[in-house]
Amino acid sequence: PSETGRVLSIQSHTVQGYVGNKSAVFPLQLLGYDVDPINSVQFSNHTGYPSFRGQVLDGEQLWDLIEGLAANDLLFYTHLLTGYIGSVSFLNTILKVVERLRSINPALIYVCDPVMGDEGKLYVPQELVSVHREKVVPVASMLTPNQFEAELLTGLRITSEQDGLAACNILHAAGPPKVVITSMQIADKLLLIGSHQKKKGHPPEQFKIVIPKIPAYFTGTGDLMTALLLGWSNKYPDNLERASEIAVSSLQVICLSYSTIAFPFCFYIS
Ligand code: PLP
Ligand code: PXL
Repeated sequence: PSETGRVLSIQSHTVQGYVGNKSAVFPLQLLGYDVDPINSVQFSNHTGYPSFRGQVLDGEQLWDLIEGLAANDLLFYTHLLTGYIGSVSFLNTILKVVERLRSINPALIYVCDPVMGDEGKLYVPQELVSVHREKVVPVASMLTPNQFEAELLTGLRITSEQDGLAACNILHAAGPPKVVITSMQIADKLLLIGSHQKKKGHPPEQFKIVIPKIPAYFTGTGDLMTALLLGWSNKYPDNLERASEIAVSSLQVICLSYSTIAFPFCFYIS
């Protein structure tokens, strides 16, 4: 059917547990997309555990896979999805991938979760911040930072809903027509803020969703959220608010069911 797309998803793989491609590929397939995963790392488990083992794909190995696809005319994608990226060289190769995919499909939608940290803590090398800000943001079609990442990308300190909306405006000016700040902690409330600038230079349509808090700590929710936002915003291209509402409600159902049955999807802490 015409509503489906072909997604190249460059993210982590963990043998056990659901982060990166493990939380993005299956949900997108359920939504009807063809999804081709490239595993940027293959680890035994996510890095929140006391230890992990495994392999890291470098930029040249990523490019090798792209060349392999190109050699067989398999590089037509409607969407590129990226999440956690651990090194500047890998991120620079992602930028080459964006350019290559756009040369084949100029309408390619690049959905970028600029994973850098959370709650004031950076968990990627400092040099990645400026590459995200200066090179990645300008080529993204949809950006899904959290509160801390939106601060790093804009230089704004975000302590209110108004600050969040202002950050979206700065990000629109730098590139992406769609911005979703997927989680903001404002005075005891968990908020999602979305912003769609339908025409360059025009004021964006903005909205917020208050997210009911679930008293548990999850890993991989951000990855699932970005995948769901890709999936639903492609089905409702002119209604980011509707797409975000459906994405949040799907995420809530999954987090709720997993937290009550204590499935190994999550660390359950309270
Ligand atoms: N956890 C839940 C239950 C959520 O609803 C959301 C966002 O909608 C998040 C987490 C966001 O996670 P992250 O900060 O990793 O983007
Ligand atoms: O969810 C982000 C993420 C991605 N990739 C790896 C991770 C995590 C979070 O812990 O460990 C390998």
